Amino acid sequence: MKVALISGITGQDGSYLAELLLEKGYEVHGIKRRASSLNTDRIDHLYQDPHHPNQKLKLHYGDLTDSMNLTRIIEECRPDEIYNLGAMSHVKVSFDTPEYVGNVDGLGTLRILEAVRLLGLEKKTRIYQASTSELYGGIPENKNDNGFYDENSPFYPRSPYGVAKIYAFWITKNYREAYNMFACNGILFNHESPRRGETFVTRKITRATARIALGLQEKFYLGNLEAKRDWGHAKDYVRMMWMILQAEQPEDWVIATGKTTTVREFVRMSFAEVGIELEFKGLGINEKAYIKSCNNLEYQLELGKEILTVDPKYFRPTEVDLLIGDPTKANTNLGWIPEHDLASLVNDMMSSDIKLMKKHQYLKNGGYDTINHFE
Ligand code: NAP
Ligand code: G4F
Repeated sequence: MKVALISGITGQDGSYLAELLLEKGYEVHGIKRRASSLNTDRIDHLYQDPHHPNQKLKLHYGDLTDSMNLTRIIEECRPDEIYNLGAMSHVKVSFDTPEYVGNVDGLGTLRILEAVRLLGLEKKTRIYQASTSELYGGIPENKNDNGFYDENSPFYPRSPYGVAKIYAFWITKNYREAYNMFACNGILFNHESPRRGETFVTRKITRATARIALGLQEKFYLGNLEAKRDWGHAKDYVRMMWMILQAEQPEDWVIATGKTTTVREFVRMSFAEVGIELEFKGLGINEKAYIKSCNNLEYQLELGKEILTVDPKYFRPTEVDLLIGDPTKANTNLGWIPEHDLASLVNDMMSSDIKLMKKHQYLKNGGYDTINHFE
């Protein structure tokens, strides 16, 4: 039986990847941080009875800032594959905690690579590093002739997060070349899901849309509505992480959809999912969105009601204006074909958040929390 170790197993990608690997028959080990409150919501359904002899998911307390702890965990489980997904992954927050991000997102990767080497596992253990489209920084002239970022495009990170991740990218590549390790970077463009953290823009939008539609919230605030992102579904992207480690040669891969969309359009699409049409008026920090029409009898809101305002507090000191990736190498060489497009992503996130907010509404009104009430 193959053994995998996932750092960041409690995050969006870690939880989907753990599911995928368990389905494939792996024994899965995950590193979770000790927190004062429970942080395993996304994987609880995979980990119901830790004492069961057939429990194939095993959790270890750990942290990417602690070399000895990482070395001990790797020595204990001697993994065939390590997926290094652990990171402080919020770009805006990285401007507030730059040193910490350098330590976790940059040096954390080195600690894993070095532990594998020191334990003499460099021939056995394949390593996936969660690299990012933030490395490109959205510099227009660095796109290829077809207008995309690909594996050969130059990097120009625009945040402490991007700078930390560029160290992780290069140290992964360096260990591959210096020590012949099967260590790969997946340069993943934005990917989202119903499990996306609540402060990333897509989830912030789908949660707020659901709450506004249900009358639980009046309006919400966003930063740069002009920013454009290449958004895919996390389930498609974790499948590709696994494929990268099954490839014949260790290489770096771009994973993207090849389409880019503004934040404003994502807002429009989310409201359209519940039959609400919006009208945007004003420019820059004065832009607002209003209810134009409601075509769903369940979600009737006052026409002309203001539901979105720009708040500059969400602007970044340096912004990545536009990201769009070229996944041709992954499509051609590994046969990676995503199952979701942006419309099905928005549909998945909205139906999940409507269900969640209906549950909140029900509980707020004194209902009991019966597990399958809203399934
Ligand atoms: P996420 O939901 O924010 O999950 C991050 C995970 O890292 C969580 O399990 C978190 O633990 C853990 N973590 C944070 N600090 C840690 C530390 N010091 N030591 C050990 N673990 C730590 O992120 P994601 O969206 O799943 O992304 C997974 C990886 O892919 C990240 O490295 C991210 O930077 C990268 N990436 C993401 C995208 C994207 O669009 N999602 C695109 C490109 C690259 P807690 O649960 O305790 O916070
Ligand atoms: O959802 P975001 O916070 O994601 P961002 O910055 O693109 O980073 C995500 O994707 C990266 C891959 O490219 C990952 F490496 C990284 O770990 C993370 O998963 O913001 C997307 C865009 C930005 O341009 C931001 O300025 O949305 C804009 N935005 C506008 N209003 C907002 C908001 N972002 C957030 N988080 N909150 C807002 O209110």
